[in-house]
Amino acid sequence: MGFFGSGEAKKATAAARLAGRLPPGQYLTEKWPVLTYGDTPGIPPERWRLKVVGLVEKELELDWQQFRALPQATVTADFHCVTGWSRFDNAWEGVRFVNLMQAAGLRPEAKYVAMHCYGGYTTNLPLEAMLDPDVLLACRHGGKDLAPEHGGPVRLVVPKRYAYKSAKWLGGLALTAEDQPGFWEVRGYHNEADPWKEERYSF
Ligand SMILES: Nc1nc2c(c(=O)[nH]1)N[C@H]1C(S)=C(S)[C@@H](COP(=O)(O)O)O[C@H]1N2
Ligand SMILES: [Mo]
Repeated sequence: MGFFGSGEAKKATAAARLAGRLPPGQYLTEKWPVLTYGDTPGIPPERWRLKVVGLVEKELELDWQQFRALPQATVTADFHCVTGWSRFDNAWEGVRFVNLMQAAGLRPEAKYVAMHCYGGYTTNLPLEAMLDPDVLLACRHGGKDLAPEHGGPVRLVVPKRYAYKSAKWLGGLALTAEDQPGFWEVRGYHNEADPWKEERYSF
């Protein structure tokens, strides 16, 4: 048996909980499970585009070169899936959402962000949550290019929310005045998704 489910994993989970680092109801894994609804859309970097639309001064459409030319940042963060697993110390590299918004220019009416993915997945957050400097459009993980099944070329990472907010194969960001609940949010997952408040379901 591997680390996952072993006595060692249980000890590590208990220690992390004691250290106050594991949100309630979560357990620790060292592996990195793939959690996707449906198939992995194969998006080679040369075909990938990122659109920023809606309540911005200047709508953007970036290709891979333009994205990589933006200031790059590193965020090391824990990752919590609503199904129960948490993975600590993920070293992400990419572009901070807040820096991308500096390029687009936010309009004062913008209050929410709708995330659109290749493959059709969507999710949503208040703009305020997205402007946290730890929110990253990540293209690398653990010193390597992000694997296709984990959202490569580019995924969103929102460390302070359950991972269903961390949209893989990100292709579009829409700045809106009204909230637009995403794929899981309309199917009963919590709209806010704070793991420390155990906001798993909306019912
Ligand atoms: N496009 C897309 N993004 C997605 C998902 C998905 O199904 N499609 N699943 C979400 C969920 S529920 C989780 S837990 C994380 C899982 O990321 P991972 O597969 O890299 O572990 O991706 C999130 N982002
Ligand atoms: Mo998840």
